[in-house]
Amino acid sequence: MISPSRYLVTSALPYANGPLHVGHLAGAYLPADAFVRFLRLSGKDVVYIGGSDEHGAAIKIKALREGTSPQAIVDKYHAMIKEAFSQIGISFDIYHRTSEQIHHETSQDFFRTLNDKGAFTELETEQYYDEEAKQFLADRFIMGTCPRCQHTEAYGDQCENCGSTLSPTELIDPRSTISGETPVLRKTKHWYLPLENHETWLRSYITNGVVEGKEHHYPEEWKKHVVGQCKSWLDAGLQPRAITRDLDWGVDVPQDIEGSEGKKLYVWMDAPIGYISATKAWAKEHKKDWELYWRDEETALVHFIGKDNIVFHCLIFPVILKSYGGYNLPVNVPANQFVNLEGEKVSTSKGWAVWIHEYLKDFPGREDELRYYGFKIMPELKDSDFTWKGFQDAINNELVNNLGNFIHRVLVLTNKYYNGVVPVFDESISISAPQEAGSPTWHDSELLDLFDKLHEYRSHIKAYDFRSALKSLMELSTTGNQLLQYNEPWKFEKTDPDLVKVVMNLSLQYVAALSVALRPFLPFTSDKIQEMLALPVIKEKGEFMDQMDALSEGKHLIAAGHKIKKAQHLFSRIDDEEIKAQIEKLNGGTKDKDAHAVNGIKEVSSFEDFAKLDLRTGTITAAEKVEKADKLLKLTVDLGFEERTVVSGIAGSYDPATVVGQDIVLVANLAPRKIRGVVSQGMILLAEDKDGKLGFVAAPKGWTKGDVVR
Ligand code: B3M
Ligand code: ZN
Repeated sequence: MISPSRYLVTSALPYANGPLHVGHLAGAYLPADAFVRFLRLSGKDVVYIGGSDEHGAAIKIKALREGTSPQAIVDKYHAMIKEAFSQIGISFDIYHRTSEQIHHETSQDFFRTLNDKGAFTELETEQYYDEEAKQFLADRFIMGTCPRCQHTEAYGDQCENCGSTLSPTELIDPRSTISGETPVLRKTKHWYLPLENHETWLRSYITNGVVEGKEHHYPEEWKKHVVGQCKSWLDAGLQPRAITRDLDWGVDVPQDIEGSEGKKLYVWMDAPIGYISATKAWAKEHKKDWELYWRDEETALVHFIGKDNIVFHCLIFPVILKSYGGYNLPVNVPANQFVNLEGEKVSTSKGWAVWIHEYLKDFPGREDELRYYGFKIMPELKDSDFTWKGFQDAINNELVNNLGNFIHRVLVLTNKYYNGVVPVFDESISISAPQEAGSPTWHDSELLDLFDKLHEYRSHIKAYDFRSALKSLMELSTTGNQLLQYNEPWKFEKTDPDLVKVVMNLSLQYVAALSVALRPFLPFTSDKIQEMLALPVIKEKGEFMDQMDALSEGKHLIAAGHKIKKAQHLFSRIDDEEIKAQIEKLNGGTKDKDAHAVNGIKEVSSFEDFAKLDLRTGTITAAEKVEKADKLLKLTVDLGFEERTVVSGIAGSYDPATVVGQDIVLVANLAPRKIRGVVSQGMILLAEDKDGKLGFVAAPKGWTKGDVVR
């Protein structure tokens, strides 16, 4: 499919269990939005699908934590997320939700069809059951110690500390997050997708783009890290994947199928089907044929996601689609990597995130500024870093000083010299172009140059390289600024008005070109420029193509004689105070009640849980560095009645010599853990300030060793 006649573009469906942050935005939404807006500007038929993922254990957990129902959680966050997307200008054709009836029906149809076709296997296995809560435990409801890194807060499916994928039975000391009890293994039956049977065609699909002799995509257009991740799954050997769960929240396994009682679809079975149900809902509303967008070979399916969703979109969902039959497979899955924040991993539970709804409140009217920075740091090939200082610099140096300044100057001067009328000029006059001072008349060469630059911009977008595309647009603005700088209209307006007319006319062509080409990135700015130029409102119906056609024929984008409006500033500087406030907010958390829930205190723990801990006073009697571990010290702690060896992460704050003699409080009944080869018999209590500085917690002077702390 060299040139598809239509596109179905999706962005990952965010879980409706928390607000959106900048990492989400730059990962799966901004690039998709730029892509679809560009396609629309190029006159393509495109439908852009979004929606909330409202199922899965994550929603249940959030509901338990907030003492409310899953329905209340998804209602709250769906509304919040939808609003944030709309305000920041993500131009979904529909923002749907997986709790809708049509989604339940569509997912159940998939399940039934695959079941009828024999695409599943059924397996009885032993799974953890919480006897107190009387329910089987989804992976996310089991926590324990990671067998790989000894992190004590690992989930049954994944350790967020070392990133390992786990299964619940691998956890050391598993516990139910519902009751806190140790779960027991019980038999249960589930449906599985036998991925291992699909390995051959999947490998060909991923590496050659060919399935059963038919070309689906050009593998060289896929990002290397996406192909790499898929290959490593394939090389490791695919395993059967359970696609049902013992849960009370989600899409029911169709009730007439034997053994369906109490079973729900696994969230990763129903969520990608959500793209299809959303398309159906959109098509119904707009009297279109949804099948064209999923089943017609002329349609290109593109999924924008974050890297943690690659396996689901590149392997599992294609297996589901192909097993059903008659569906297109994605032509590309341009997954992004992650955005860190001020050098650290984003953590929603610790409140280490920049929330979109809060940004919008703190920086009203500056939607495009966040979008701009989001594109600038887009983690296309590797993880990137959001810093508030970087944000400020990008806005002040690039948007204010470069782009905003260029456009403002052109409009101010046009109003001043020509009363806002685009000047007619003498085509035989040469001007100094920055690239080649004293070049021939601009009419041919400069407009073609503009054409070439826009062409380059377009090829970056086609290659899903949004950072470079934005950069080429900013270079256009730089060129525009140089054009003014070299020819100094303000100096020659009186002495050489004919030359100045040429310069101003050309500058206006640049501004007009930018108003359209910037749109995929900065839609609000695009509107403002169109308005100032008094050009028609952009409807994203082929305007970019029209421009390219005009330029290739040497036609102007804004005609001589056309009257523009007054100049207004597009951007304003972000001052140090605003940045300081954001950094403080990050470190301290706000007083805002809603933010507190995400910023501060961990989930409620029962008194019984607390009482299980045995805390004792003690003194450090020896300390040494742990080999090959910058942060760790191996300590000997005297409890009076016995000595303990404890590994503690304090080497960043303390030298071994300075801690000997220090009084401490030890968690004395913590299960021993092996850390870097040393068995640690307990944990020392430390206070950590907002900069990560550590200090010892100790009983008042005079307490003896081994006393109880409670
Ligand atoms: N809700 C996971 C995530 O937000 C999931 C994506 C679904 S896409 C079909 O990372
Ligand atoms: Zn781990």
